Amino acid sequence: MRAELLQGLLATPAFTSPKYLYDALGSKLFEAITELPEYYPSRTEAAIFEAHAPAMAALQPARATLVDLGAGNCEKAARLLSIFQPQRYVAVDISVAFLRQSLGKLQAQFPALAMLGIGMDFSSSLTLPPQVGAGPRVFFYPGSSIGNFTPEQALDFLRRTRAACNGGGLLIGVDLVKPLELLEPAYDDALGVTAAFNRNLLPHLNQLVGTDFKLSDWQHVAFFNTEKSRIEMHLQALQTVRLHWSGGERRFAAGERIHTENSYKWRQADFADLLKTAGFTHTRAWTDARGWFAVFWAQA
Ligand code: AVI
Repeated sequence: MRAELLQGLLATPAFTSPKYLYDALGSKLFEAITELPEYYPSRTEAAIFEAHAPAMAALQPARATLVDLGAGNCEKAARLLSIFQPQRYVAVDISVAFLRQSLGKLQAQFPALAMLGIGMDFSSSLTLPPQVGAGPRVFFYPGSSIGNFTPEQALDFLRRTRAACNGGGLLIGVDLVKPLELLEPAYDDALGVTAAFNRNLLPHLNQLVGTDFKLSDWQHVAFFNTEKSRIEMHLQALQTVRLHWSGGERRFAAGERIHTENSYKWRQADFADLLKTAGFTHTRAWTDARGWFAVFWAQA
């Protein structure tokens, strides 16, 4: 992890993987983001699930294991469990302490349902432990987190997911392209919660790598890159910064940036094509009336 982070910090332009945004505080700040008036994806997706969950449930194999990727507070799956009636619920997340807490609460709500929590970085591998069982798996990947992968990474991830389905399928939330006036405030809100989420990376890096980042040296920057169809988040140096860690250092000029996240926005037809290229069949999509967000079912 240290080597991966240092490689990114030494690159020009510097970058870090978005997974490092999610320490314990980062996960809570992300939860707060989903409540912001500007951040439309969470509530738009929730309304799609609310309206179409029975139709989605009808497409799933019987006695499936529901595998919740990036489960976080497990709230999205909790709303679907009584409709989907899976045989087992498996929650996967990189933020283990947070997951343990959430799963404890969920088990109390559904005492009869078999549950398993797995702390892992599923972006690099989807090899699940044998306790998950051999039956069909329905991977649940809501929240448009697929947008945090490049299109090449997304295709690779979808191929690996399909291979791990055991004849089940994938239910996935995808944020769609929309006007700039809606996209940019969602990643640069008036209250500054997204800025705090992004800047919280710095104390996390200090803890992980032993760097000496100072919060007061860096500001949050977010904008839509139209050519690449993605929101980019960066941290921008407010003045010259000399960064040190044990065994190394780097100078950042004033205005220089660290690229911390991409959030790709897809056209619905392009994402349907991507699912087919990854080997899924029988795709189906539900959207909201404004066409801002789509939930896809894809059969493995
Ligand atoms: C988790 N992911 C889908 C969020 C997004 O919209 O790309 C992360 C996020 N970054 C800033 N705000 C929210």
